Amino acid sequence: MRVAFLGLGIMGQAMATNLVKAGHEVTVWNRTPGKQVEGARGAANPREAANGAEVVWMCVSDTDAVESVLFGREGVESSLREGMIIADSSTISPAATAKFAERVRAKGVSYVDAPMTGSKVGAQNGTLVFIVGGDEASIERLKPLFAAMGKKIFRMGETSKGQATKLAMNLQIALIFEGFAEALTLATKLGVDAEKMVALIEATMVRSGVVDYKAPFVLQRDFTPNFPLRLMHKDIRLTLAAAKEARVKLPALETVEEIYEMATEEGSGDLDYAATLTLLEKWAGVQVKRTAA
Ligand code: NA7
Repeated sequence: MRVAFLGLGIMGQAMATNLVKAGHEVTVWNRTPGKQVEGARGAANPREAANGAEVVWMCVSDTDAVESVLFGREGVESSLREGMIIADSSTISPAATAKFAERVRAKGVSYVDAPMTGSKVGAQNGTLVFIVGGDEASIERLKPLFAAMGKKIFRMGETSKGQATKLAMNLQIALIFEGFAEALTLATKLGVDAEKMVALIEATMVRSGVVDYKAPFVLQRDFTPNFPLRLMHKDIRLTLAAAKEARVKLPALETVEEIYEMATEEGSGDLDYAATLTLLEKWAGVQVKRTAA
């Protein structure tokens, strides 16, 4: 397929590379020049990239970035033609997604929100899980592209339901990790060895995918970003905004948002979100680490 891929960040670069490898005709664009994908054509702006494409796939930071790529000066909008599909793998506001979709529908263009999970490794290996909203016919047409970049697609409903689901998923990740981090901090303060605590967690119903993934990094105090704190913080804020609009109260997430705020003020925004642990440690006057003999 002829695909315009917009946004070559940690995720987008790897995803576009996998589209090229699968034999698709890919044109790429990135806001800051200099990023390329081997085997893809480069474009000067989103409008040029989208010109003649069957599918425009976006993977940029946030809601404002998607809006400017689509509707800003030299945005995709003036290149839209009937029958094209826009797919968005950025994690952004569900309400904004619905508005963007409505605006392009007037031109006969369908809009599929396709945020994903699987992090950098999943993007590189083509094993992402896509959480998708949109009409079934468009999603069917996108199947070869999904197959090139991921291992599974979950269609959650019409356009914007992918984003809504993604926020509800990341809410759980943030809270589960916070529970783990608070438990380790308390246990350490009370003189329990962190590594023994993790072994116990792994052997009981307290175990979770989040803990499986994060525990080795935490025990080694490796906070290099797999999922940067600044992006999890963005998702938490999006979730709280969506909840407010829907008149849903999320007291635990509101508290956790304050922790992300403080961690950001302390300069941890570019570290992994697991670095939120260091704030709890600071308050408790302890450090969680591997000490078992
Ligand atoms: P990165 O690695 O931080 O990459 C972000 C990308 O978004 C990068 O290509 C940026 O371009 C681009 N960007 C940011 N702001 C804009 C604006 N205003 N206009 C156009 N392009 C922009 O993030 P990831 O790849 O890890 O994640 C991307 C999304 O997937 C995000 O929503 C995650 O939550 C999930 P730059 O190179 O800075 O010019």
